Amino acid sequence: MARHLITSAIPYINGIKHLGNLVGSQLPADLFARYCRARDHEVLFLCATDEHGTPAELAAAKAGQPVADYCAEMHAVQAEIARGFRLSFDHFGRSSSAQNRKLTQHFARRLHDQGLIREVSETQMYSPTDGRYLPDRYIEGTCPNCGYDSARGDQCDNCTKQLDPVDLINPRSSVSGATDLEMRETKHLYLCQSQMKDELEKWIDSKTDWPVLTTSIAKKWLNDGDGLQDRGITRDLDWGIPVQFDGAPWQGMEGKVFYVWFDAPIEYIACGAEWAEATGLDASAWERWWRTDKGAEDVTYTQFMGKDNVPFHTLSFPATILGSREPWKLVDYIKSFNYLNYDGGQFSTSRGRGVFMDQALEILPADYWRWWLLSHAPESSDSEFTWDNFQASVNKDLADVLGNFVSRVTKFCRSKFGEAVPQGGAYGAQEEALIARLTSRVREYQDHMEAMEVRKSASALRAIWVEGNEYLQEAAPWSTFKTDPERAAMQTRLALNLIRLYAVLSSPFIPDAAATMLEAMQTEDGTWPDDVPAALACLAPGHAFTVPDVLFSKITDESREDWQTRFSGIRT
Ligand code: B3M
Ligand code: ZN
Repeated sequence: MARHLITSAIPYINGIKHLGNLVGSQLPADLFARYCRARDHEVLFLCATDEHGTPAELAAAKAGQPVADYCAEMHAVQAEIARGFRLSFDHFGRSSSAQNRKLTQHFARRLHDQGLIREVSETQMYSPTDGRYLPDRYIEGTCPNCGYDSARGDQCDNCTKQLDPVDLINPRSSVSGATDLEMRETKHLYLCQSQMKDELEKWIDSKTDWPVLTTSIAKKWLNDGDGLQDRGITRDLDWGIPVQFDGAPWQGMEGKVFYVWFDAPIEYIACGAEWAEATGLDASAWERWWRTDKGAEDVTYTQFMGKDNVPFHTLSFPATILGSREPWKLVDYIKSFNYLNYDGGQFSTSRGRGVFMDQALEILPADYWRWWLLSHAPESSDSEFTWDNFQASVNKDLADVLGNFVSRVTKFCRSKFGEAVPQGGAYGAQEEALIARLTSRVREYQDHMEAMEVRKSASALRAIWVEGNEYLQEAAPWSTFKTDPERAAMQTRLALNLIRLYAVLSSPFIPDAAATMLEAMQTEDGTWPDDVPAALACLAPGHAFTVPDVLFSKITDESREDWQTRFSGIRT
């Protein structure tokens, strides 16, 4: 039994995420976690809310709430939506947890002890109009790298370059728009990433199996001259993890907190500690996932994220881990995603454009979204959500192919043989051929799932569903029944068993429908079909079943038009 540690990028606390965010990290991570569990691997699947930094501060101020209250509320909201989408986290933590505070301060001290932190006296932008130092995200200006005019002080959304606010051309306060920014002297801690360039490069070069998207971004920032500059890891903010803690190896850092991108990835580890505490386990329970000296040497660790998060996960966070010179588990595989666009433009949280996770669940159950998003995941390039495409996929794949199969088979059996699996005779050539095709298709599906090729996995699964329909069409038990009821019974027995097989194979994609199918087949046997003939003998003659309600309703043109209009504008 293999052991899989799986993390999804942790979503910012401010606001509800859109479907583009969902398909870029949490959803494919969930797909993989569910698949690994279905294959009987031991899985720890972690996610959390990213609660520190200026986004949280800004959003709380806008909501007129103390930032701690705001975060607590929004965490509960995000957790509820995650449950709605059936995201099967073993724990959904919070980067503001006591565990993360302790670990983040621990890493900072370790890095200092290894000579990887230096104090830098620097001038920083102060806004007299706003009466405060302006942290990176509160400053906007023109990107020195690509010329984009709304780059933020921490990163350019256009070219993904990590920035320092002082790099921006024509900086302005995003709080007030003030341009009368002045430089004032203050002291900050820097992580000496540049000292680790060779080590990081060697590590990245050893990852020959990583997606090109991941390694190309990593190499770009590693080798782009200033790609691996030392980076400030402290900020002048109230909300965050204090830099001046008991036993800190520095002085005079009161009023400063760690930079959100320093503590956010550490939350992956802290989330393990939160999970152990929440489950009543002791420290060894999470350390066996995270410490290679305490049992994690046989763990495979996979991270899922959108491409904009890749630099932090391939350079900054590994610098923290490696630089600590402690035996923490390093990531083994980084699966990254391009962007999902929305109906001719971009999804945008700040502009409220597109479908947000809460809205999606208001109009349709999770499985519809899961299927469309995963089968159109932006892997090799950006992809686009359109309502036409969504309607077509749902109606064809889910309703016509899978749903219809389940409905036809169960109803036919009920009408001719009653609500129990009929006996019938032995398989004929048609069945043997089907089994051979299914065997190779299941293998293909497994291979894609193991490689985390999300779209290819979806196509392989769809092909498995199609096999059932085509078999039913050819075998036509409703006609066979008239001349050879024994044979029709055998065909029906096989088809009913296919429903269970489909439930098991489909459960990582569409867990609710899969559960409904298993329930209708009145079995809890979710054994993976390693051996297709054995899997198709699982429900023995005489085994009772029920006809389920319609698995998937078709999306009407009227609904489609309705939703298209409803979501064409700006979320208010
Ligand atoms: N919160 C950005 C995002 O939600 C950031 C990810 C952190 S992963 C440690 O895309
Ligand atoms: Zn740029």
